[in-house]
Amino acid sequence: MSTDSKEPAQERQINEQDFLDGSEQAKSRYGRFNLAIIGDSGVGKSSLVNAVFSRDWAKVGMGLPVTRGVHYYNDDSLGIWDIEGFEIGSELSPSDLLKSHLKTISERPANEQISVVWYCVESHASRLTPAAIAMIQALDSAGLPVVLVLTKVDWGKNPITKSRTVTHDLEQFVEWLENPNDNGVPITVPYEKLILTSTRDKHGKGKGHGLGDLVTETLALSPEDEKDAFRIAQRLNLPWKRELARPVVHKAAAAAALATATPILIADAAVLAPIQLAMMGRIATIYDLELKTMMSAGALAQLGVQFTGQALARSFLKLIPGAGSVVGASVAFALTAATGEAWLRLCEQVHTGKLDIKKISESWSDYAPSFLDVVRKIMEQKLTKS
Ligand SMILES: Nc1nc2c(ncn2[C@@H]2O[C@H](COP(=O)(O)OP(=O)(O)OP(=O)(O)O)[C@@H](O)[C@H]2O)c(=O)[nH]1
Ligand SMILES: [Mg+2]
Repeated sequence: MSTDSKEPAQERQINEQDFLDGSEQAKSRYGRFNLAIIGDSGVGKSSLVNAVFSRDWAKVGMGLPVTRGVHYYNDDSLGIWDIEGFEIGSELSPSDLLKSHLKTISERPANEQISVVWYCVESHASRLTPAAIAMIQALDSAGLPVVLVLTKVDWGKNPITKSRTVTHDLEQFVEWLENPNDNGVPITVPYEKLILTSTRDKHGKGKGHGLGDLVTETLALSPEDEKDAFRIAQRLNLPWKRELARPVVHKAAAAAALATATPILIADAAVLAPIQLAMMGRIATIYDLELKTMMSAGALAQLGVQFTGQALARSFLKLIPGAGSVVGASVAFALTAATGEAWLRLCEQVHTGKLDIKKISESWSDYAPSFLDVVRKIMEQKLTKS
């Protein structure tokens, strides 16, 4: 049998299941980040969640009312406890009501437990109400780190320095929050961080401010083993995702090198496909792309064929001087690393809404690694080795 007649049979070995398995493994490894967001009705809780996590919960139709005033929204990487700070007609004080909510939540499964709390107060208030202080104390007693978020800040601009400014009233409120007191007598408000935010300008338009600080501080306060889940769940900070994806690429490239420690024929380069597909699945999870629901199975498999080793090996290796008709460890490493980088770029484009996943099959070739990318990876390896 000639090599040519063998190739179509090889291509059928590409199995999108490897991709899906990689994606599922990454999901269970990174887990879910759970945030509780507490504040009076209308303070801007939902707007904050939309701005930081850009989830279309309404469309998904989720938001299970766990108990009155408490909703739980979740997908794989994110859980949001949306808790109303005040209930009209309740017999319990707001802090007792909150304590009972926290107890209800503590009895839920491990993957729903709160990591960080955003306690939201409108920035136009002049001080915290006693009820709000009691609630923050209750959260602290429950061992939960609280970010005190002032919402709907009307930013101004200093005409000379161009730095952002806030109103005099808000400056005074912040001063009070930094040294809370009751007519000069200090009181304890055990929040960890104070962040000033807006999700739009005062005309209800434009971009928000302070959200970058909000995600940075939330990450800092997250328990160590939940930080990666937060990096995945949030959608504001792209470099965090890249930092998570790079080691995945490197690990897959190393595995591909191991698989070709004894060089293989180009026609057999499909053995690299499972490694590369699993890598692609993991990266898709880091970018929170649910490709299974975004693409048909056929399109996914097609993408695998186009992106992974076999097609690349066939088209490139003939061009690499001295590579011959076999794939050795350094070429397998380079092919996989270049594939990973290309896929990462593509995922970024989809994640940021610049590329429509449905058009991927038309535009994949704009992203697939080029011959030069592969050669560059080979050169990089040689440089690091020497
Ligand atoms: N000016 C301004 N308006 C905002 C901002 N954030 C939210 N809003 C507006 O405030 C209103 C309430 O916002 P939501 O995000 O729905 O508030 P919420 O706390 O989720 O409200 P409930 O779910 O009813 O408790 C909406 O009309 C928003 O458009 C902001 O940063 N600036
Ligand atoms: Mg809301």
